Amino acid sequence: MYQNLIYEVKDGIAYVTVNRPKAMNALSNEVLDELYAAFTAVNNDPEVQIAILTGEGKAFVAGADISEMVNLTTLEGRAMMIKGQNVMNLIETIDKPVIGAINGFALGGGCELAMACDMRIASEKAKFGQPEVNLGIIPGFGGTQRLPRLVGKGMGKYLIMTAEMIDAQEAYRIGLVEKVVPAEELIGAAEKVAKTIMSKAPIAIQAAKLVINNGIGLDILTGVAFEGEALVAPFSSEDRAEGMKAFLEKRPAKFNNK
Ligand code: CO8
Repeated sequence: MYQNLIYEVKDGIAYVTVNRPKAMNALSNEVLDELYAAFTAVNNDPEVQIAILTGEGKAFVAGADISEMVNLTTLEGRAMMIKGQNVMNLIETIDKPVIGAINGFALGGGCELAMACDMRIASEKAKFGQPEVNLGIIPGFGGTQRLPRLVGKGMGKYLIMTAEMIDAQEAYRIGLVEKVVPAEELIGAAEKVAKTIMSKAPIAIQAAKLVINNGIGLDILTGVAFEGEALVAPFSSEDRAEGMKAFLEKRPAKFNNK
């Protein structure tokens, strides 16, 4: 079904692998369409609880497809920008967690794709950067907004204005990724985190994602009030009863994972 992705579901985890290694997994319009379809499937499939997004070969994703962008008119470029933003926004806002397993180059639109994930685990071979200013443009798939929110305004400006490429350890140091692991352990490490999250009450995980995403731009008191209202549904759930009972009975909780 997909020309540029591998999409597999196993034991509740959807594995989405960008598979266009000859072009460093660059995001053409077709790749963007397929990513949109894949994450819509992640959202709609009741068998899927969480997704792991990675890339095949040397790159996670080396950006938007420059050979495709070079000939676009301004309006066509705008359409591609909207398409890319829709993909990133979809990944960020679907109910289910998405873990970025960053295997190699995550540049431009690739760094933006990584930042749209709920969290990032990097191979020690991964490299990050926003090289758009080298091409006479600025990030257009959310980078000017998501990067400063993750690493701070000064570091965000530094990376976007210098186009400097940083390695995984530096990305970890500045808070762009949450873990760095040896290359051969990358998918196993992502699966371990996925399984930990899957062992929790799904209603609590959904509420946490929603509140963190939507609360971060609010003033503190409005954000805290929003958190309180979002707690009401988990607090009324069977999973709350089970989680608290299990704690008191000194046994692992068995949540309703569907
Ligand atoms: N687009 C198209 N093709 C690419 C891209 C890309 N982003 N990146 C690599 N490729 C291709 C190369 O052209 C090359 O093709 P070929 O074999 O046909 O010559 C092949 O992939 C292998 O690449 P290299 O030979 O360059 O491999 P290296 O190992 O020497 O270097 C790098 C790897 C460092 C990843 C290098 O390829 C590179 O710098 N790539 C470009 C990175 C970049 O500038 N990315 C940002 C793109 S702009 C962007 O993402 C903006 C998003 C918002 C746009 C919104 C408006 C539409």
